[in-house]
This record gives sequence, structure tokens and C-alpha cells, in this order.
Amino acid sequence: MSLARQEMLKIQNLINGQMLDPVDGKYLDNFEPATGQLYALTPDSNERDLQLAIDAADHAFPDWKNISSENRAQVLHRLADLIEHNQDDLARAEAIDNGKPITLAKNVDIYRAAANIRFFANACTQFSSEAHAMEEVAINYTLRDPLGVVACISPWNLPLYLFTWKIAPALATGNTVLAKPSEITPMTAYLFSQLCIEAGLPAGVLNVLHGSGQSIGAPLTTHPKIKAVSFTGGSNTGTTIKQATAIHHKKLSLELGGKNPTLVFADCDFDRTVKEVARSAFANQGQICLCGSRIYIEQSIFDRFTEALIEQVEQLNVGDPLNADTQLGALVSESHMNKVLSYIELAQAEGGKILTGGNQMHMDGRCSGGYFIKPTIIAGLANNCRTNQEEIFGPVCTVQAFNDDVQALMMANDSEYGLAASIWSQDISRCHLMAKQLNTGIVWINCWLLRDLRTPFGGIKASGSGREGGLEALRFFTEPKNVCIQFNS
Ligand code: TXE
Repeated sequence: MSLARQEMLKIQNLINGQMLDPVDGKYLDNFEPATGQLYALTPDSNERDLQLAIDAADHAFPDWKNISSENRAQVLHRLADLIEHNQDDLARAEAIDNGKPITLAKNVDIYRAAANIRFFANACTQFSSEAHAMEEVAINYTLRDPLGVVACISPWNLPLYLFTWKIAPALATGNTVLAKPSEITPMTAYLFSQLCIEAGLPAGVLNVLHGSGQSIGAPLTTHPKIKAVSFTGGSNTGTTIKQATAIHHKKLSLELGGKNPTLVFADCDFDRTVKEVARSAFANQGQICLCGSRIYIEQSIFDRFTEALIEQVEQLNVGDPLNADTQLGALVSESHMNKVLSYIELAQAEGGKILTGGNQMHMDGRCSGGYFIKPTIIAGLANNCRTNQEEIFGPVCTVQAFNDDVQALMMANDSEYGLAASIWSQDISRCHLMAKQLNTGIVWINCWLLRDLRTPFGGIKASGSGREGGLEALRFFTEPKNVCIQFNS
């Protein structure tokens, strides 16, 4: 029985070290994807909330940038400790808010949120810069100072994971932050905000503003006090932000969409590859920009591999995200479910054949009103059709055969996206050569989503510009300045 709207939990912003209601008292509805029920209210923040946060971050910046990196690291380690201590509550909140299985939320999302913060707490104490000697003439040294007040904007698919992935390096390098989580999945950012206060993060260093892209996201990116924008989300939104900020010459990091190829060769480790390719296509209900949604299979094993993949996918347990044995949960919203269902219809109109799945799943009990789709594999489509060219971002993948390495590479690169790819073959010299020629920012060989946080993360073309991770992130959130001193001057 859902509560009356006015009795709902009202999420709050974090501004200047305090949990605050939106100034104008406006809220957006927040639904539980597994049940379709309204269960909380999210601040519909606007420019009045924005200005309070900007003032707080601006005021906090000088002290935060001037304390030692060791002191910043201490606060961040305390925050990571609190995330770990509260991981069960955070995982449950994430599963309810996003619809993902609770085991995935705990083992991936919340685990990585703490790891993100701990990684950059350590990294900032080791962050150094360069010097360049000009023999007997002069010495150059590079300063890398924080930018000031920066904006971090994140999407709904990996809510706390991607939220902290941006905030951690920004804070660790001495910037103060205005962070905006997705209005579709605000809950863990709200709980995280309370942990920031408990960890002793100084007031104004991090400010969390909830609300829609239009009412708070857009004014956040264009505010003159914002020195840089780190954004993760859809490619169209990335374009909008790039256009809106161009006149202000802001520093931008854009992690956008993907339509990632999976290349399966006849000499792959067959049984393991079937399992891993299924995981790469359907993890998080296919709502990870890194998911392998275009599966290319060498002709000689096409039928056998496709059959084995169908069998593997049909064993996946689709169900209540709060059940520990659920492997696929609900899609994040009714509108996103309908978008994915429309692509399944489009695929059939384009001549595709549904090999398994292809329909909404209607559950019993508490999830009867939820947003579930049967994991779907589609064959018989041309590489240049919309189904194979547009990002669907759901539990839907296509299979196509290729005859040789040249054709596989051509089909894989035939995309406006360029984020990630995976190659499955025991011929390692072939894999190195394919990796070199794939037009993506990330290539996995005989693995998928194996992540080292030191590595550059991001894509090319419609998948974005700039890189996150390791030194790339520390350098994005600092400004290099070269100082040249002439000897005997
Ligand atoms: O994106 P949206 P979504 C991509 C994924 C998919 C999308 C899903 O491929 O396409 O993200 O996330 C805010 N100015 N990636 O639908 O709508 C909005 O409120 C400022 C790629 O949420 O673009 C939300 O907080 N902000 C990625 C955020 O932007 C605006 C990994 C994203 O919203 C705005 C994960 C505006 N004009 C998902 N409009 C990768 N490559 O790593 C919206 N927002």
C-alpha cells in the first residue's frame, strides 16, 4: 500500500554541510522500478538552490585547496570506511531505486563507490608533476593546481558508482564540487550526502543538488563560477552541454553512450566465452554503456555458439531485485522500458528474427507493476540498420556472422560510437592486431569489465571526449602551469 504523496520520504540537497529542502519546495516523483510504485520525492532544485551551493563551494575552496593532500586523503578514507560500513543499506537502497539485483548493487556498485574514493585518496598523495632542465640555461617546472568550483553530473545506470567516480578525483585534487545525480535514481546520493557530513567533510566542499537536467543540470553547467564539467550520460545530452558551455571555454570531460562490438572467433575458449559474452550483453539489464550489444561470431561456429548463448541466456533468473538469487532485475523506468520495447519492434520491422525473449515480463506479487523485459537475442539484421547502429541500453543484443578478421574489424568499426570492444580468441597475436585497429577507447581480450582504476577510461566519436581514471582524472581536475627560471638571472 503506497503512502500518500505528502507522507513520502523527501530527499534533500546537501548544501554548505547541511541537508536542505529545495528553496521553492518543489519535488519530482521517484518510482521503484520493480513495483512501479511512487516511493519517494526528489527535490526539483532550481537556480536559487544552485546559487546557495555555488556560494558555499566558492567560500570553501581556498581552505580545501590549501590543506595538504594527506589531510584531504584522511577525510576521504573516513568516507570510504563509512560506505563500507553501510554497504548493505546502500546496496538495498540502490536495488530499490535502480531496479538492479541487490547482489550486483552490493558486489559492484557499492563496492566500487568505496574503491573509487579510496583509490583517489591514495592517488592524490602520490600525484607529482614534471621538471624540464635546459642544460646550463634554465629549469622549467610544472605546477598542477586545482581548478576551483567544478560540476560533476552522473547518470542513472550505476548511480553511486559513477557519482563517486567523478567526485573523488575532483575533491582529492583540492577542488570544491557541485554534484548532480540523476533525478531517476537519487537515493544513494542522498544517503551518501549524510555520510559526507558524518565523515567530517568540511561544509561547502561537496554540495549535492537533486533535480532535472533542465531545471538544475543546465544552469549548473553554464554558471560562470563553474570551471569544469565532468559529465556521464547520453550522447545527445553531451552534445547539448558542449554547445551550451562552448562560449564559456569550460574544461569538459564527456563519457557518453556506447554500442559495443563483441568479436567471437572459432578458436575461443568456447564454454567460458559463452558465459562471459552473455554477462557482457545483459549485466545490469544491459544498462551499462560498456555492454557488448553487437555480437559478431566467426561463421564456422555461428550456429553452435548462438545456440549455446540462447541456452545460457534462457537460464538467467529475471526477478525481484531484492531476492539474492535474482540475476536480472527491472529496467530503471517505465519510459525506458517502453523505449527498449520499441527497439525490439523496430528490429522485427527491419527483418530481425527474435531468437529468445522479445517481450515485457509480467511478474506476480509485489513486482506485478514492475518494468521487466525478457533478455533478448536478435539475428538476421544488416550491420547498418538502426537496431545495430543506435544505442538501445537494455537487455537486447544482436548476433551476426563474419568470415574473416578483415570483415569482423570492418563490421565492428562501422559505428558512430567508439567506447569499448571485447575480443575472444586464443590467437593472442591476432588479438593484439585487432585491438590496435579497433576504433574504441577500451579493448578487453578474453575478458570483459575487468577494471584497473589507474587506466584511462573513455571513448571516442559519439562515445565522448576526455578520459577518466587514474592520472587522467587527476590531470583533468588540475591546471598545468609551466614556470621557467633562467640560471644566473
Ligand atoms: O543520460 P542523460 P541517462 C549513457 C548511456 C545512456 C545514458 C543513460 O549510454 O545513453 O548515459 O543515462 C543530466 N545539462 N552512459 O539517461 O539523460 C541528467 O539529469 C546538464 C554512458 O541518465 O544524458 C542526469 O543527471 N545536465 C556512460 C545526467 O545528465 C543534464 C556510462 C545524465 O542524463 C542535461 C553510463 C543538461 N542539458 C551511461 N540534461 C559512459 N560512457 O561511461 C540531462 N542532464
